[in-house]
Amino acid sequence: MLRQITVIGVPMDLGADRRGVDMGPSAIRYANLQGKLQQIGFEVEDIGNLQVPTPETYEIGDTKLKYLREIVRVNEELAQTVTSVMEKGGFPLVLGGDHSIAIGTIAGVSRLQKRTGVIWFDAHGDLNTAETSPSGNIHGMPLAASLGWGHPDLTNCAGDGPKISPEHVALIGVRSLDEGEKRAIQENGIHVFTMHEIDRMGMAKVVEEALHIVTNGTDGVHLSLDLDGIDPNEAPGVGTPVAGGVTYRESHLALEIISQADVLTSAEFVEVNPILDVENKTAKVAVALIGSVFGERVL
Ligand code: Z70
Ligand code: MN
Ligand code: MN
Ligand code: MN
Repeated sequence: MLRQITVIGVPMDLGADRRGVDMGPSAIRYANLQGKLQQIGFEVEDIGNLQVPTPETYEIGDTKLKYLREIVRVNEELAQTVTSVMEKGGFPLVLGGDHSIAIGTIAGVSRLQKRTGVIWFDAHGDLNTAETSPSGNIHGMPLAASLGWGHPDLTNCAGDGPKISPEHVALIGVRSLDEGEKRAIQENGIHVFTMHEIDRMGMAKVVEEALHIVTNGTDGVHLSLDLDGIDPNEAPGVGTPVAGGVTYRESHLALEIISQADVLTSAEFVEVNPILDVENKTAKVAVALIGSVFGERVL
């Protein structure tokens, strides 16, 4: 893996109803992100936060696609930033912010890497479009948008059309899907490892299969990790907690196996909400997981 990591904060909270997720990047940094990465042996450059408009200063717009225009604008800038980090030989580590920022991260990665595999770690599918979304919140749409499904302003954000293909995507930790998302998964044969598969097969086997899917015919892999994939007992600081999630231990094992495969070219950690958290616990989990992704081992 590249030895130079560039941290990009995106204090985005226009894609979700619960305010507070804009403080995520700050909470993750406060949990000693930089110290952890340096201790593992990486050179770390933190370029700070992108500017994200405050919701109160903008109209919500179409309630089926709340803050569409502002979200697209931030994601265009994020994509440009991610592309330039990779062009300089760095590994982009993006801190959210709500999950709508995956649209920009993936667009930025896919400009340099034509076939990108994606590991989507999440309690949710994030496969909604304006038509299927129950909330109109764009953080429930980024995987769909990256696959080329949904409103053209989202699917053409930072580059026209699909950025990734359904066969190169694996979701892990899923336990809450809307009806339209279930249909999209079935119709397109998307690989989803729900909590049922994790319990049955064990996390090690799930991750090995997921790695096979995302590396088969791709040039690199992006990890998009929503902290709500972890069980809310261990990561309570998220806007949409769903019971019965991945444990601290399972999540570490998963990321250690991914790290050993040495296939990642970018990563993002999203949905940490310090307002809903308990003593920054969720940001600490995020930093511990980031340690595992970048090769931290007990022995
Ligand atoms: C629901 C929706 C979602 C994250 C919640 C929830 C989506 N499927 N994503 N929290 N990270 O509104 O689309
Ligand atoms: Mn998500
Ligand atoms: Mn989620
Ligand atoms: Mn760790």
